[in-house]
Amino acid sequence: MKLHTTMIAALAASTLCTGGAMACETTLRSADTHPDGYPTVEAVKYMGKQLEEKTGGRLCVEVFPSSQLGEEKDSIEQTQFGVIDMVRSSLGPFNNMIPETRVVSLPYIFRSEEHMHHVVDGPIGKEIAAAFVPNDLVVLAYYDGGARSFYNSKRPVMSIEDLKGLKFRVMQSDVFVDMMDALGANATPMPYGEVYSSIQTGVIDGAENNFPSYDSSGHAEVAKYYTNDQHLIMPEVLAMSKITFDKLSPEDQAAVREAAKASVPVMRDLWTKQVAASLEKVKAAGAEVITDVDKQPYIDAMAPLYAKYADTPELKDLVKRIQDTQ
Ligand code: GTR
Repeated sequence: MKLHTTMIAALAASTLCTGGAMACETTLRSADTHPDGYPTVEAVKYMGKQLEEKTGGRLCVEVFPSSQLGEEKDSIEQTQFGVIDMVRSSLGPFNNMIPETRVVSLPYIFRSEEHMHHVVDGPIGKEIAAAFVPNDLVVLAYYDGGARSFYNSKRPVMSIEDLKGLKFRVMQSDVFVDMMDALGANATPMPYGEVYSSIQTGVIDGAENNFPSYDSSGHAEVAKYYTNDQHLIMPEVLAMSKITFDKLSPEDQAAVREAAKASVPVMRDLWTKQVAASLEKVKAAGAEVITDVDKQPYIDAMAPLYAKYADTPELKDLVKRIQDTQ
C-alpha cells in the first residue's frame, strides 16, 4: 500500500513532541470522529493524563477530535501504518477486515448494555482483541456505543413496514447493508461526516445512531423522527498502532494498557450521563422520539444476517458463547 503525501506529513508531525503545556518526550496522537466534550474524547484525554502520570511525563496523548485526522476508516488505516498512534472507533468500520467484529456487530446480539459489558470485560473481549493484532492494531479498551436506532426526516416509523422504501446511511460495513435489506429499506454506506448534508439535501432520508451522536452531529435538526428500536448495541474500541506499541518498552506498554483500563469506568459514567442529557436536548429541540417499539419483528428479521456472518463453526460458537453470557 502506498502512503499518501498527507500521511507522510502527518508522520513527520507525529515524531515531533507537541505535548501541550507539558514537555513530553513522546506525544501519542489519537483520532476521534466526535467533538471535544463527547464521552469518548474525554475518556481518551483521561487515559492520556493517567499515562503521563504513570510514565513521569515521558508519554502523553493528544486527542484530535471532530475527524481532524480524517474520517474513521481513513484514521484506522493510518493507525495501521503508524501514522496516527491511536484511534477510537466504532467496530463497524473494522467489519470488512476482522470477521470476529462482525459477530459483535450483529443486530440484537447483545440483550442490553450490561450484557455487552459482561462479554467485552471477559475472555471473549480478549479473543476479539487478539483478532486485531494481525491487522497491526492493539485494542487497549472497549468503550460504549450505547444503542443505535433509526431516525429519518420523512415520517414516524411505528413498525418495520414504515421503514420500507426509506434510504438510510449506514456505516461502511456489509453487515449493515444487509441489515437494511433485511428490513426492506435501502442502505447507503458513507462516512459519518457526510450524513448531515446528505439528509439535508435529500440524498438520504435518515441514518441510525445512539442519542449522543444523534445530538452532537446535529442530525436531530434534519431528521426529527427517531424510533428507539435499539437494533445495535455494539462496543467501540480504543486501539493503538502495533507499530507504535512495539516501539514502547514493556514497562511503557503496561502503563499504556493500565491507563486505558482506568479510562473505561470513566467512559461508562460519562456515557450514561450523556445519553440522558442528549435525549432531553433532542426532545427539547423538537425531535419526536418513539419509545413504544415492539422489537420482536426486528429481531426476527435479522435471522439471515446470523446465518451469513456466523458462517464458520468458530464464529457460530462465538455467537453462542455471547448469547450464553449472563
Ligand atoms: C458513533 C460512533 C462513531 C462512528 C459513528 C458513525 O456512534 O461512536 O465511532 O462510528 O457512530 O455512525 O459513523
